[in-house]
Amino acid sequence: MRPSRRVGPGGLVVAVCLVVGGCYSSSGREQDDSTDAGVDARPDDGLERDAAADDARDEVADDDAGEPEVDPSCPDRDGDGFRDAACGGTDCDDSRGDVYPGAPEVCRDGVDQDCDGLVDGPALLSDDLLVSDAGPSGSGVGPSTLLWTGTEFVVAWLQGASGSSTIRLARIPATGDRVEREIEVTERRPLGAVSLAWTGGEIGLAWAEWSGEYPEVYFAVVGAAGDLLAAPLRVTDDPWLSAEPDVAWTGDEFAIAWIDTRLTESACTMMGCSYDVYLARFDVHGTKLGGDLRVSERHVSPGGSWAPVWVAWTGTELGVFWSSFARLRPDGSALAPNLDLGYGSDFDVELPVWTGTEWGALWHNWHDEAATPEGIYFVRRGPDGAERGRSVVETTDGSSGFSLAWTGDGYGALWYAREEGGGSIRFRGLGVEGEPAGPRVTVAAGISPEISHRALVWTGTEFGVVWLVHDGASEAVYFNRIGFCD
Ligand SMILES: [Ca+2]
Ligand SMILES: [Ca+2]
Ligand SMILES: [Ca+2]
Ligand SMILES: [Ca+2]
Repeated sequence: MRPSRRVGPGGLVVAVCLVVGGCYSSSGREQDDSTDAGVDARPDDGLERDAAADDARDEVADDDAGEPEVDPSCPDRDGDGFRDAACGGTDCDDSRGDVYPGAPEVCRDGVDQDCDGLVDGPALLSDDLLVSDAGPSGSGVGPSTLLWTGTEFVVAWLQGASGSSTIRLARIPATGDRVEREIEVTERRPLGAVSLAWTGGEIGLAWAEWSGEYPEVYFAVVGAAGDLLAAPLRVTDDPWLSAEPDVAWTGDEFAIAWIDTRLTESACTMMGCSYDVYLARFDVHGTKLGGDLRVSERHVSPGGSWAPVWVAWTGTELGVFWSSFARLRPDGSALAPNLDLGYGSDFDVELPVWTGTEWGALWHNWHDEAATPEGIYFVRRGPDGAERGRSVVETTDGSSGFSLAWTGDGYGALWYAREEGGGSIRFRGLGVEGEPAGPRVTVAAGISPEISHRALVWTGTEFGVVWLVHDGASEAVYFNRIGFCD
């Protein structure tokens, strides 16, 4: 072999030759750019042995161009065809043959198989599944709600012309690739989102439905196969408005919280709304246990419209969230006075999940721009409701719906962000204190997608998500899964 000296762009280059290899330089360039003799110690053995594989000069000068290249100082120890990243290769782990650029990513194993720098980053797992093609725009497809039963997903939505829509349920297997069965639950006139709770064997459904001049709250229990186990029960029977029910399962009973104007005699028109938060209990057969219980200690007046109310079970007590927080015993009696969540507006409502030790919640700051930027916020609260910290998930100038799920070691957050020409539904993983974990995933974009507050569920290994699309001409419900497989 013939060592050479030449002056490159960086000045004098010192060349070194090794007996077993080729020539190397501090510039990392091949030393002989006119003949291969000085570069390849063993021409035509199928391997090149120059200093910088695939440098531009090499391609011109080397008559072995295109053959695999080996740099003895930068080996491919695991034989996966990629050299060690430590010396300029692209193999991020040269001790594992299953780790290399483009390798199949194994979900949630703590290893970055494909060397993209994301250790199990979030990603949509398949093509969107069309759950229901509802037909022409304005046909009244309502917000869709998602439930995980332990073995499959259940989607609930409203379908049909506004004022005469019906509640539909669809079962989707864990694989998420088809709709197993679609069921019509009621033929009456529901209003708003359907709330779902899983007992381990049955699904409890709560919804509001027009009954004369005002909506009333209804409840039904559906078997795992989707069959209605009893006729829907009218929960409320008072002369004024009852709406926006949310249902939770305690292990023994269902608890349903809703808003009610029986005390304020408010019609909740565009002129304003004043109401109270109520709760009622039901057994697994859908039989009402006791009467309606007033939860709020003062009337709630969010302004021109009502705000949602949420109920969740901690394992020992019920938590009810509106602009205040209530801790209730399993029988619905108060454990503590209502705690005002401190927003100064009854329109501000946090969507909570219980982690086993504390509450995590999402909040959309849409009006308090002087204090904080508009956007989606994550809020931590202790069992007593006291705030433990908050963080911004994303600043955005609009959100119609957001959803939160607990995984056991963090959260998934889903929200709508307004954008030029429409908007998008975005997902992000959060750590136990709400800190971002991994990049954002765009679930749907550019088609005015819509999500409900119960659109995201955790299965134990991945998330399921449902959303509604208005494309200007038609409305449809879609489903997909998000896994940590990027
Ligand atoms: Ca390798
Ligand atoms: Ca490797
Ligand atoms: Ca992995
Ligand atoms: Ca990766």
